[in-house]
Formats: sequence, structure tokens, C-alpha cells
Amino acid sequence: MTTHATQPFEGQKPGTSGLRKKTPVFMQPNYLENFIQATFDAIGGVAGKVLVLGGDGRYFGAEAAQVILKMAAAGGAARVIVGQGAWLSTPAASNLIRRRGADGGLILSASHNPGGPNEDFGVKYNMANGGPAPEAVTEAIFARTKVITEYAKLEAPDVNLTMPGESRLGAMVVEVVDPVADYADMMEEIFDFNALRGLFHTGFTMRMDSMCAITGPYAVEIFENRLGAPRGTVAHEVPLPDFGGMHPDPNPTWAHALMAEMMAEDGPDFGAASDGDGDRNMILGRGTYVSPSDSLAVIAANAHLVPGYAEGLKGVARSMPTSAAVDRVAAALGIDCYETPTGWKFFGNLMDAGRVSLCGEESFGTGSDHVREKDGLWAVLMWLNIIAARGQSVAEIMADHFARFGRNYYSRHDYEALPSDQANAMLDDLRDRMDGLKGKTYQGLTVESSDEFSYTDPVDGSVSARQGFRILFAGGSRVVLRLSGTGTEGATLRVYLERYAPGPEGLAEDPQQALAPIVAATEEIVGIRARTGRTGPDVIT
Ligand code: VG1
Ligand code: CO
Repeated sequence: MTTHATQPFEGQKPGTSGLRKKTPVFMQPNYLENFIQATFDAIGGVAGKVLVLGGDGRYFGAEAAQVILKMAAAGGAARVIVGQGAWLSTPAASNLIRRRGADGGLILSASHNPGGPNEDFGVKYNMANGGPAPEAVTEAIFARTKVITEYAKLEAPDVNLTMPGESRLGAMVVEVVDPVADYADMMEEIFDFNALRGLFHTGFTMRMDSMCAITGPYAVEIFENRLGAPRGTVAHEVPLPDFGGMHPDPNPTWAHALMAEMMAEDGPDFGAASDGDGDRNMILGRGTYVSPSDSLAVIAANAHLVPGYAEGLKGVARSMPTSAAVDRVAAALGIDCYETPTGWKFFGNLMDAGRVSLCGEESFGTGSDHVREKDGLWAVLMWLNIIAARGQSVAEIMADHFARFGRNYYSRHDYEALPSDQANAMLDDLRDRMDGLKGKTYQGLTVESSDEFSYTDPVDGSVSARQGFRILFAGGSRVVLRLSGTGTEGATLRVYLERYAPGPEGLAEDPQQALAPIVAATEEIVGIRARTGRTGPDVIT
């Protein structure tokens, strides 16, 4: 074991979901090592502990895994359970931590951010419950990165991670496991695989786009091998270090080939995509796009049709910018609905306390208390199971849902890579004017209330302030603005737009048209285009 002297790096502050930086930043000597040592220090060391390790297969992941193994060995860890090839999807890692009773885990991923030598890399620490480290822990990690002077690493050859089995690194056991098996088994426990086999047997067609990222092997095993969907149902099924040059974010902009296929008249019955690390999902039917907030609401309304949730949901939770569609379902079901800040780490306490079974975010994230991360393939299976049980198409299910609950028209507009100073100044200025907006009318919309969201965790009482600006207009429309905490270039402004239509009229408008008045009012209040010189958002979801 060698102790290496080192110096702190600026800015090793975990964001919404771990530390994300450009790959060359992570590859600098000592950069990864500092962050890992700071993590180990912040959790009270790893001596005698069992950890899970894996990632989404992106560039530098395999090398990073070797560094982490040697540092864990130097720290006296008892065992590290590693996905073969250093592969584990985020939900599979969460599952492994829980099933194996591990003390925690490290996930090597920058999720939906592109990968490759000049793209993004990331590291995230998860707790013994399988969920992302809460803010108190990420703050402790950041604090350590600022004062770090040395790290310890075992001097040893690389461990062979290509075959399942056990080996030793010093006194530590390295256990390489099949990354897919446990996860696929868990899915068999939750869903009615017989009904799903029947669905594919009767000619139901599906396209799953794994976007050259980690869900490929999982999706092939579950849909093609276990459920009997035809070979080729899963596209882009081989994980590649650079995701084949794709941007592995399952939304209409980045999964455009899938969108085109699904919008064609002879498209498949059902379509889905997942992101780099497998925790996000996009749901499509032939000619139908399901917005993530609506997907959450539909899943909540139909969960009882799925064996794993036959007894009903304990409660639901959504991130604040997510639409209130699920709130209406929760009210109808008579269950609690919680509103949390953006990021999955805020759902963990609610699930651990048994208050909620289903959680979701507008950013293509849905999941349940089967693990403590959002879970892309789980959401796809929820939809398939609901389709099988109801015997209806995606379009029919959506029309039914809107007729029953009304429709929350919803869209997110992203302005990417803004100069950080400019974006901060714009929101600081908005903060100063927040209290004065009430009662004023912009483009015909009157502000009913406005605030900056602050969250008090109902389980442990911890407070997370400055979690986004929300402006509510009379009649139930609203806009939310916040800066992204996952980007690696400048600042990304997210503008979340929502308008409720109770029906029965006006349920089939184009969302962008339905939301145009709110966009105009937002421009008058915030002046995004005027202040940034942009003519419109870079990505619309
Ligand atoms: C984004 C999403 C957020 C999600 C996070 C991590 O964060 O908005 O809902 O939890 O990504 O998703 P931000 O701070 O950029 O808005 V993933 O699939 O990474 O890890
Ligand atoms: Co992700």
C-alpha cells in the first residue's frame, strides 16, 4: 500500500446526481483518487465494509473501477462486488446493494450526458439503502475534497473483471458478478411475465432503443430471452464507450430515430428508450408520445393491475417541477402525494419510511420502492403489464386517463451552456423581484403566488433551500425555473411549463400551443431571450 501526497482540486462538488465533469478533467492525475478518498473519508472509512461497484460502460469506466478497487483495498474494505466488465445499470447497482446487504456502492456514470474521451464522466456514491447519498453526505464529501492532503492505494496489478468469480486484492475479496441476472430475476418477481409472454405471442410489436448504453444487455435478456419478443426488438443493444456518438438521453430530441419509427403509420405498438445508466425511460405508443409526468400519473392510476402492487400504493411522490397530474390520481385514490426537490436522493427517506411506493420526475424518471433509484426498464415493464392487463393501446389508455382526470399540458424548455454569470445574474434578479409579482398581470395571466421552493424532509427534518422558482398564475397554470445540477458546461436553465385543462373539451391540443401564453408571460417576467440573446430553447421535452 502506498500513501500518495495530493492537493485539493477546485469544484469537486457533487450536483443533482454525483460528481460530473469532462472526461479529461477526471483523467488528470489524482483527480479521481482525491474524490474517492474524500468519499471514503466522509463515510467514516471503508474498513471491513462491503461495497458494490459498476457503471454504464462509458469511456474511462473500466480504468476508474481499477483505481477504486485498489483504493478500497488500501482502505481495508472486506469485499467489493463488481459487475462483470465494470458494468451495472444504476437501478441494478441499487438492487445489488440491497440484496447483498452492502454498506454502499459507487456508480461510474454521467447518466444521460454523452460519453467519450472529450465528453462526460461521473461518480456517484449510494448508501446502504441503495439510494443516492443525501445532501448531508455529499456536502461532507465536498468538504473533504477541499482539505485533502493524501490518499492510499494498493500497489497491485489490475483485477480481471471479465469473468464472474472471486479473487483477492491484498486482503480484500473482489467478487465479479453477472450484472444482469439478479435484476432480471427481480423483474420476474414484480411483473406478470406470463401475461407479457402472451402479449408478445399474439404479435404485439415493440421497439426498445437502448441508445448504445447500459440497458442493452438487460433489455435483450428480459424482452427477447425471457419474454419471447422477436430478436431485434432491442435496438442499439451493445453498450459502447462513447454510446456510438449518441446522446444517451431518452427524449424526442435525442431519440429521434425511435420517434420517427413510432410516429409512422405502420410503427410498432409500443416504443421505449432508456439513458446512459438505465434509470430513465421514454414511453411511446404508435403515433403517441407520453410525457413523463403523464406516465407517472398513468402508472399510479393503474399500478394495482401489476402483481407487485396489487395491494395498492402507500403513497406517491414527485419532484416539484413535475406536473401535478399524479396529484389528481393520488387524490382519487385517497393516498398521500409528496412534492420534493429535483433529484432522486430526496425520495429515499419517504420510501424507507414506508410513506410512498411510487416516485417520479418530469425528466423521464420513474421508479418505485423495489430499489432506491429511478428505473427505466421497470417503467417499461409497468407499461407493458398495464397494456396487457387492460388490453388497450397506449393512445387509448392516454385518452381514457385525460377523460377521467383532465390533462396537465406540460413541457420543459432547456437553454443550454449559457454563460454562468449571465444565468446567475438573471435568476438573482428574479429572486429580488419574486415577492412583488403577486397580483400583477403579464400577457393576460395574473400571478397568484410566487416563491423560491424550500423543502423540509418530513422524515428527518433536513432543509434544502433554493430549489427553484415557481410562479403560479390564476387558473392553475404555472412556470418553474431552475438551473441544472448535472451539466458540465456553463449553466443550463430549465423552464418548466404547465397548464391544466379539466376537459371534456380541449384535451387534444398541441402542448406547445397550449403553453404558448405561459411562455410569453415568462418572457415578460424573466426576459430569458432578451437577456441571453437566444431565440429559443435548445431542447424541448
Ligand atoms: C436532471 C433532472 C433530474 C434528474 C437528474 C439526474 O437534473 O432534471 O430530474 O434527477 O438529472 O438524472 P438537473 O439538475 O440537470 O436538472 V440522471 O438519469 O442522471 O442521473
Ligand atoms: Co440516468
